Amino acid sequence: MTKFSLPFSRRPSNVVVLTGAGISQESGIRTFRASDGLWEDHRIEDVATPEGFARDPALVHQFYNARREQLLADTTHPNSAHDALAALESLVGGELLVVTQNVDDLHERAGQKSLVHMHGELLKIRCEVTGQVYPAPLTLTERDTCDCCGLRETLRPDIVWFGEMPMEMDRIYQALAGCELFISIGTSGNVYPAAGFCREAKLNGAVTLELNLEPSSGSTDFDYTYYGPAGTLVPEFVD
Ligand code: BV8
Repeated sequence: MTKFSLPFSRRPSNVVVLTGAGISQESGIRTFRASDGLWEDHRIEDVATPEGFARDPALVHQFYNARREQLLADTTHPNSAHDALAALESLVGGELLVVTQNVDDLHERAGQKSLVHMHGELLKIRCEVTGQVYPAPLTLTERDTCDCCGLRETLRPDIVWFGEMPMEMDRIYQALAGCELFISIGTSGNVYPAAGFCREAKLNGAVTLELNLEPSSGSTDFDYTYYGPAGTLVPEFVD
């Protein structure tokens, strides 16, 4: 961490790290808002809202089935940024909590233990009747029947769509209230409430650091900013 000349004379004790699609980009997972991004092929309203799912479930299942297939491909692995973040967990003095907006499982595969998927998980599905969560099949369709209620068209991706409440918000705000260092990695800072976490941490006295390929929408909120590929920057930060 010394390379980034942060104002700590010792290892910070409590750290919160927010990650976005950029940390998985070097693993071959598409981001959302780049020129070749996921939103280039689909309107957000059609594939990432409850209204879009109600209107055309087959399209939404197709969108998530394609992403699930890519995530489970033999060629998709955690990259050095995921690995460095997992290693950082045992280096900080107190708790390191990774709050990811990503729905892939690359943090888990890299060994991250203290982790919150605030926008849900691609490898899980949920019954809309009972809320029961199951491991996702490779492909889910509206014809699949749910084990818990035996009905069709009740299963959906266990994903937080626009207009839906992100997961574990109490735990996240509690961690932001007590952290000494807040790091944002690989997010464009366009989606709330995640885009407000830097200010929240700063209000509570944390030092804030942005590691990204380019300035995010909230880059001026940060005390320190470094730009470059996460696969290079994050291992340098952890060393
Ligand atoms: C909520 C689903 C409240 C998962 C996603 C009107 C009505 C309702 C809500 C709103 C509204 N107006 C505004 C809102 C709030 C809304 C919002 O923020 N809208 C935006 C568009 C303005 N937010 C919500 O709706 C949230 N819920 O507010 O609930 C509430 C309160 C009470 C009761 C009920 C509700 C829910 C937000 C979650 C939406 N779901 N996706 C999926 O399909 O994956 S969001 C989607 O964007 C993904 O989750 C993604 O993670 C997230 C953020 O994108 P990024 O990760 O930042 O990705 P992006 O491509 O944008 O950027 C990548 C960055 O990486 C870039 O900066 C790039 O430079 C960098 N990069 C690229 N390569 C690299 C790199 N960096 C380093 N190294 C590299 N190699």
